[in-house]
Amino acid sequence: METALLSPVTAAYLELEEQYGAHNYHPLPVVLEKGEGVFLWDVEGKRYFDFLSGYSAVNQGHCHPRIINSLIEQAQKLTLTSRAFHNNLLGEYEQFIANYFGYDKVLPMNTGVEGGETAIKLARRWAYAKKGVEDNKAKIIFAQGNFWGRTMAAISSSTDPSSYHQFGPFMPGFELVPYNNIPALEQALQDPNVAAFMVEPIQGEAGVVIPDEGYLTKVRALCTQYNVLFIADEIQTGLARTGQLLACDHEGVRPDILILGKALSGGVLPVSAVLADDFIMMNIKPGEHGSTYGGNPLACAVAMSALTVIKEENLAENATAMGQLLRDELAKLASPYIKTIRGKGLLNAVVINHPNPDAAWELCLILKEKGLLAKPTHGDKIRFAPPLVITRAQILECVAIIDAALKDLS
Ligand code: IF1
Repeated sequence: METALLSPVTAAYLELEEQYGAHNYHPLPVVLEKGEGVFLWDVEGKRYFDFLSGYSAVNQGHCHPRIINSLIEQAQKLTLTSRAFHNNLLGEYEQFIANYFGYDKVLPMNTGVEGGETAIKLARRWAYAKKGVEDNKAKIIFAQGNFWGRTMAAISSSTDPSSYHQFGPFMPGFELVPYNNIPALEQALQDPNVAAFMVEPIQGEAGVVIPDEGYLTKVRALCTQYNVLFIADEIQTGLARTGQLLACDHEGVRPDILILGKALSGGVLPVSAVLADDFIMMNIKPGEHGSTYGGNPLACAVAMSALTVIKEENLAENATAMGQLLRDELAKLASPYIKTIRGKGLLNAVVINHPNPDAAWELCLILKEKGLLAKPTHGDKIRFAPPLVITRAQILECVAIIDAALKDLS
């Protein structure tokens, strides 16, 4: 068994999860107990650079003091009222985030996937109420390789069998087009029942797949031309990760519906948000959508701090500079085991080139031994996405670790 090589302390934690937790994950064998900025510490006191950042939820760095202070202060006052009553922070937060991103209104939810569900409900409702689509005929178009979560709707649009296999029957009214393919999208948009095209500006789960320059601009133009809503899933790409506040900002395009999550709380709580203008948002009436925790005052306080940190600490600018440095320095290693280095800002992936199909996993185990945590996906890809507060000296130290690990890979 894998735990045989681990220390007894770590092995005991793993065995507990193995026995009492569902086996729906295959984590790296490291048990973390503390985080600060770009660093994590395991239960044995070993320190690591975090190159995953909770899948980009921890853009502001672990346990950012300003965000944690907001959490503590608000937690001692009021945490949840439900939306049956008003709370004194909701309106302030709604104004703050609407102005921050330049939309009329926000609909607050909790997890990212709930944001996606909400966006789709808004789009379907708009199609019936405003576009004149016949009831129950609305279609949503997605891109192949999309990932937006684990609910029945999310897996109904998935092209990854590990997401959808043996979970059917699936949600009707969803269609797929190839990602980064404008003619295929234009073809799909001919159908007058199409309500929306929902897309990630860079596909995260698919392995940091960056579309051609101009793709988002053309998506925007086509959606306008065919009276279809452009929904941008910026749950992973947003909030400075790619070097702009939103990945859509690289092309200066404004989606009709913007979905945010993950770093909206700096990794502190599940907080998501759907932003849109009134012509979309005002079609949903009281009692037609919501959640127990959405818009709770603790989330409002934390999200305002998390968004403030992004601007005050110039995290987008740092992501641009540090991302460029990381890719340049990795390229200089000229390792035969690295096939591709790609990314934008600090959302990066390397594709491993090695005869051993488990080489990416092996490399991550070596990286862990050397003090850097990263996770492979789809067998041969490793995401390098540290918190956006990382410094130049730390990037260089991490590249030295990666260099040494590549040299140890046999
Ligand atoms: C898991 C990957 C990342 C997302 C986008 C919505 C959601 C996600 C673009 C849903 C979530 C996650 C969830 C996590 C693994 C993960 C992931 F490995 F699948 F590829 F981030 F890159 N839209 N992404 O990336 O947000 O409901 O989870 O809050 O284990 O499922 P959520």
